[in-house]
Amino acid sequence: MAHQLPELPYSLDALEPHISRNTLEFHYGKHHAGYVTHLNNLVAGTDLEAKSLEDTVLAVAGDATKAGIFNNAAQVWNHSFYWQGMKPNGGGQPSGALAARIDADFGSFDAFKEQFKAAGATQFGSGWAWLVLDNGVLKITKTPNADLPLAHVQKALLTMDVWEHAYYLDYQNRRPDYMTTFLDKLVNWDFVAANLAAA
Ligand code: MN3
Repeated sequence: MAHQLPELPYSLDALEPHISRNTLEFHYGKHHAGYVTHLNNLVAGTDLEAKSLEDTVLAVAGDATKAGIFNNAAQVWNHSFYWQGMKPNGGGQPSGALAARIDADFGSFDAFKEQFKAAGATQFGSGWAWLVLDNGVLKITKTPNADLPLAHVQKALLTMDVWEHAYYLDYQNRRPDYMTTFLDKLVNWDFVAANLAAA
């Protein structure tokens, strides 16, 4: 069955004023949708056609001859995950087991925030900042372009898209302002906690 563009978990204007309807119309409606269309075109008629999205990513990761399939499949996964990691009236601080793990593995929530923003700020060009579970330890990573934790035997807990298309309409070149807003106003910590609990 062909890959589908998942529904956004909120309306296109739900993240305003932090992320505008205009941004989501392009980012979800054009970019994310485009990756789905390209992926379906690339796998049509091949032995990848029947595979799940994650199995497709794993089947072609590291194969330079299938980079187009990897990039589009990974970008479909990354964006579906990114949308879920935000919500209206998000941000603030995590609680419970997740908060305890963040304190244990980063020292404090403030230290986590600094490291997460530093990962996004130092990702040169397009890519993603991540909170991952790596061998039982919380870590912050960054990946270029479409690359993702699944290809590195890590479990993703949260991601922040730092491709310019994620913020340019609302923040222009001010990536640090977008990142601060993402953490303070948008993160869905319930989603992150659920990912950790399921790991
Ligand atoms: Mn994007």
